[in-house]
Amino acid sequence: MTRRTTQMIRMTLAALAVLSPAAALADEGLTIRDAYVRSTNPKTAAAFMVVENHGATDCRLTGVSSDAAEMVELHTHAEVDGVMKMQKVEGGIAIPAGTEHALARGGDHVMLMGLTKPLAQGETVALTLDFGDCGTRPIEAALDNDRAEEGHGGHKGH
Ligand SMILES: [Cu+2]
Repeated sequence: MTRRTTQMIRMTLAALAVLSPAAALADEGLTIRDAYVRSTNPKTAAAFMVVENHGATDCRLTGVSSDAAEMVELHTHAEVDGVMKMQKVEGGIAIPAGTEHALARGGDHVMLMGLTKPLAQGETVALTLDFGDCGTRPIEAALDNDRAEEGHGGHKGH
């Protein structure tokens, strides 16, 4: 075998080694729990959940897709001139290895805009969470408008 051929085989193996861990990673580390949806009008809804990263790789929630709405965005709340406002999250939400991140009312959430049909209490919405290099996670979240807000001393809000 010529030296050049050997080198080409090495390069091919290296390329394969780069490709395959992504597929392996996609199934480990990330767990989504306590997912639910709130919808207080027929056109929009917000989804909340806790994302746990038990893996050794830092992950980032970069986007969410769903057939239930025309547009799905990652939102957060930020204080602007003393008023809490929703705004789009640019660049995704970091979930470092060994941590968990709560998407919760008054904070980060998945915003569903332009619902294809109004949601009824208990109805489930299928969402696909995109964690970039960490893979995607399909989840189902049920509409639960009666769910009490966690933390924050119980003040009401979206
Ligand atoms: Cu929002």
